[in-house]
Amino acid sequence: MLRTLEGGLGRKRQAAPDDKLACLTALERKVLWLSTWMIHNANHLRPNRDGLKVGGHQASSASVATLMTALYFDVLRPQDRVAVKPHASPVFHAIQYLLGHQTRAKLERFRGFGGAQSYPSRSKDGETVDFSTGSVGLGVGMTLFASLAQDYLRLKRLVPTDDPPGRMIALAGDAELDEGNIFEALLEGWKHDVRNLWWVIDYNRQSLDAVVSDRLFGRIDAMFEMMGWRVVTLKYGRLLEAAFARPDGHHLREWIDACPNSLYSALVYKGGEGWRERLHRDLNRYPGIRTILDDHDDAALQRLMTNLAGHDMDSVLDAFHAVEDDRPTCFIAYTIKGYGLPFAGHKDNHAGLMNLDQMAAFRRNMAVAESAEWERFAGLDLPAERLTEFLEGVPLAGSGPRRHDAAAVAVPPSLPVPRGTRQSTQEAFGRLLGDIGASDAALAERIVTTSPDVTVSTNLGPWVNRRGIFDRAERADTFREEHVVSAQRWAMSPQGQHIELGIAESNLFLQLAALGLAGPLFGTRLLPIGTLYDPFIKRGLDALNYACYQDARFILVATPSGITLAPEGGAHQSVGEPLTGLAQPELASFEPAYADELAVLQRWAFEEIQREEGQSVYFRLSTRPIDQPRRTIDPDLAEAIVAGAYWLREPAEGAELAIAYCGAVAPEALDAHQAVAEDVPGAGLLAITSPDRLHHDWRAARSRGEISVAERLLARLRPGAALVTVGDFHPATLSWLGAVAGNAIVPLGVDRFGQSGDIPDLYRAYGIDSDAILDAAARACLTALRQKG
Ligand SMILES: Cc1ncc(C[n+]2csc(CCOP(=O)(O)OP(=O)(O)O)c2C)c(N)n1
Ligand SMILES: [Mg+2]
Repeated sequence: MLRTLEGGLGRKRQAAPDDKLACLTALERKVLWLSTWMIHNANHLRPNRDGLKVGGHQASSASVATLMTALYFDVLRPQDRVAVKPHASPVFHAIQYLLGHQTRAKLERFRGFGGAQSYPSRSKDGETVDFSTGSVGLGVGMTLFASLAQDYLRLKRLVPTDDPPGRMIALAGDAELDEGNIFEALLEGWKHDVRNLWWVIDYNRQSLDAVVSDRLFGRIDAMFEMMGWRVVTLKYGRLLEAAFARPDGHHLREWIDACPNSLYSALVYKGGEGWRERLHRDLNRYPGIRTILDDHDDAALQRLMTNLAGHDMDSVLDAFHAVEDDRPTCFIAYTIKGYGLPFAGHKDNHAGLMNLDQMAAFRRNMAVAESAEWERFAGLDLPAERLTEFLEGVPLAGSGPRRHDAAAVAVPPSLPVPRGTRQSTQEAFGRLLGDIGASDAALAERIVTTSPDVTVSTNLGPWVNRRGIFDRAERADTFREEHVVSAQRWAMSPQGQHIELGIAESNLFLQLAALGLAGPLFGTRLLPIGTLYDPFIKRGLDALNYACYQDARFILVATPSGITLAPEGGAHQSVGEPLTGLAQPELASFEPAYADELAVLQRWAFEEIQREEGQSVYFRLSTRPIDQPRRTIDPDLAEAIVAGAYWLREPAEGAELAIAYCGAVAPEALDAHQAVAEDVPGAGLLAITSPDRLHHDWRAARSRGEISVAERLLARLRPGAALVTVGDFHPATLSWLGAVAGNAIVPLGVDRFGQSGDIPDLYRAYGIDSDAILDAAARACLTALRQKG
């Protein structure tokens, strides 16, 4: 069932010096106590105002206390970065507290407002958290892409390379391996020859609901090995190894090796008596085993039988310190969920909390006096001075800030408008980026693009032709060398500035998250741009949310979009993504119609993603070529484009009607506006570049008691005037505009999808063509009249 510890490493064990081991063992005990107490305090001792369970995971925390103690107090170097499994948040906070990087007040408010967070959070817990976790699997995948980002910077010498690279480390729950994104990431990592990556798996063989299947065993290590990883299995601790070495001891090893996960867990829960009864039954014929049983009282037998290597400090330290190269390494550390707590091993322990009596017993066991619960060294059998001294010497303790302040990248005052009297926003994007790629602007050096196998079809081609594809090794463009004509150069090198990914949108967002944190993580800013088809945002939505939650900064270009991709459409049509853009915190979304708008917005985005209080930016672009306005954009108009809307055709003061459009439906809106002008003179045509920014500003301005952009624009109309909104997206994206100034609104848009056709047919079928707009205008005017009368 396992390979031994040495099996994966081919290196002899070295005992950790006694003093260090004693300190780490004492701190491990303290970490277990503090994490458990923190949760207990939050659930039982703080006033509960709403009757809701507070929760926290005592069992998940106990499972990983040894591994994390070893890492944080001994193994980690300042440049290493860690993603901690979400449910070990209390352990993480306890460790930071002992290191002097977390306050007692925050621990006392664990899971309370402003307190230590339920799940480690970069943005809410601050400095100490390298990667947020919470949605299982994503933090693990994130470390892989962070390692790629580090390679990208180091191979280009964009960061100092005198110090060794940081190791990107995930402390993963074993059930996290059920998440598909893990496998997507593994495959991508293999393709990119990823290095400096450790995944430490807390192999407690339990997930949330139950004990995991035995059949899984043997698959995990094979899978990692297939991807070129080293696998180090930590199964048995020193006590068990010593027992196995006794006469007949190998029978005990064989028995445990063959023991189903569920039975092992149940016996852990039952304790010494349970083990004794079972081992008597199964192994009584071996005199050596009988002696082992006789030599152990119930407590000692429980200690022996639960002595898995993931709880054996010496074994854990050995395993970590034995890895000295940069090969990705997976540590499979056998542990017990709830180790050392009364519900250890119980299959229902995931959300289990110790009750008051159990806590009282645990406190006695830990020798912590009442009112000394938060004391850093209470109940430990080493003097406080010795532990203080030890903690001061921990590599992470005195190291500088974990987050770098990276210098800003200069953005030119304007970007040239892509030429062309008729073009799509997608074409404009390709030209804009191609032009930047051809320039020697500082900006161009820091842009890095990435795409999940849609580089060419999202129009990143011109940029890639200029800047090349990133790879650790130089790889020739074979088609070019063979003189086969192709518009696309595909040579790879460490200088390349495009990271080509396989088709896995979740990987795209994790890669953007990692590149978008290059500044704080590694000290040099990158300006990442990721492209994908708009509908496939949904495929990676949780990873996108994850990237935004960490405040990673990137530009997302989603194209083609909507039903406007028409004949190519059908299942590829996107409907609800603008609502995602509207609702996603830390992401400003835009849907420009014209190339000159995009040039303004693209420039703004490069600044916005670098602003302290800025955010990431999402552009929803289209493949539909449309006639471009002949105009120059003055600063006022540029400001309005960024703010989200401007009058393309000014309404007369007190006008009775306006049509508000967004994105690729501009030609239909223009046609309808022209037609309606005969009946409703002075009707306005509002160009909306960002429903998201308008909406955000509307609410923010209201709360400040100011007049919002949308209110100011709509104030040109007669109060209660008719308003038609239209876009190639769900009508709810703009229907809220009716509430801004009380207009009689008819929101048009798409609320069904899935049919191919050309634009005239589809716009008619889904009700966003000029006739539909005219019809809506008539209805809105009628309503407005009725309300007026
Ligand atoms: C994406 C996602 N789905 C579901 C959950 C709910 N959930 C929280 S923990 C957990 C099981 C975790 O098991 P494991 O990773 O083995 O952690 P441990 O046993 O160490 O608690 C689940 C399903 C989640 N946090 N994220
Ligand atoms: Mg588990």
